[in-house]
Amino acid sequence: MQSRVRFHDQQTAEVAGSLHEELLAGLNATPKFTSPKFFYDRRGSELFDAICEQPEYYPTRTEESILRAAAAEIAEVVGRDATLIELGSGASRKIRLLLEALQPACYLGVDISRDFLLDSTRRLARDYPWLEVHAACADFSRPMAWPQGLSGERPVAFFPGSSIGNFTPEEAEAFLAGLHDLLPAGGGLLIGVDLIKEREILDAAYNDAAGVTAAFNLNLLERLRREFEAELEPASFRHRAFYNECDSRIEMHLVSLRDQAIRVAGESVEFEEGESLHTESSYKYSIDGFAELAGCAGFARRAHWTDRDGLFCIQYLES
Ligand code: AVJ
Repeated sequence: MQSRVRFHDQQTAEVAGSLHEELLAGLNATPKFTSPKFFYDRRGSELFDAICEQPEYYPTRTEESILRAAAAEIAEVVGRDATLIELGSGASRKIRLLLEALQPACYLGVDISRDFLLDSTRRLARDYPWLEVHAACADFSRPMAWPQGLSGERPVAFFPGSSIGNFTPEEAEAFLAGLHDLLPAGGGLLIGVDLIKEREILDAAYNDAAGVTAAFNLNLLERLRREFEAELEPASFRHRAFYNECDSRIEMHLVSLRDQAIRVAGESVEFEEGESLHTESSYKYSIDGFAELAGCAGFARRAHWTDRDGLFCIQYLES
């Protein structure tokens, strides 16, 4: 069967090469860090999906319940003639609620995980025969442009899951400003934002009892072996995640269980026992604090929706 998905490959060899450099720069920094985007090979995307099913991980089901309850209202505010662009589309489940409410003519899914993106956009094309489906494999943490050939005049971006939380507030503002430039007046951004809350709920969400988040974090090391010629033993690191209240962020780390030297892409990197590799930050916001940040990037908040417990919110920001 011929696929109806129009695929735009924006992940060039040059970008792939600079991924190696980016990785090594972080491993050689003090303290050591890697960008969260390195989590998302196919296995990492699958593990992230499994995280979303864990009872402790409230963001996914809460955002879905907000979307379900507010779908008709969101359709009113966003309008029904948008070209819907999903950033970090992953398994693209939440988008179904929006597609059904908005019935847009055209959809573009953007993700860094190529095979995963293709599978999920193919499923959308199959399930919504009336929809023009595009897929762009791209790293949207870098400057990007919408691919050619999207029908429709009014792009509306959907950035769910609080992925914005992976940026520092300064980076988030710069990212939003870049997005603002890609969304002409009349366009907008529908964005999911995880909210500041009690530490216990946050800590549990990133330390699920089944160990899926730990597996997700440790998969980074497996991926380094698979794709970045790493020589290391994943079992010589442990998962650590905690809420840093001062900075309103969850931090995820991989902590070395011993003094050791690992090799990555031909270079040696030394760890002391207890030294950590900071693999992710996930910033939490207040509803108005986030709107203010988006305001600095040029957006005006038109509407927002939250759940009864105030765990998560979705905001519609006009360009
Ligand atoms: C995809 C960035 C929203 O920060 O909650 C989940 C990723 N990391 N568990 C998050 C994640 C560990 C997730 N985001």
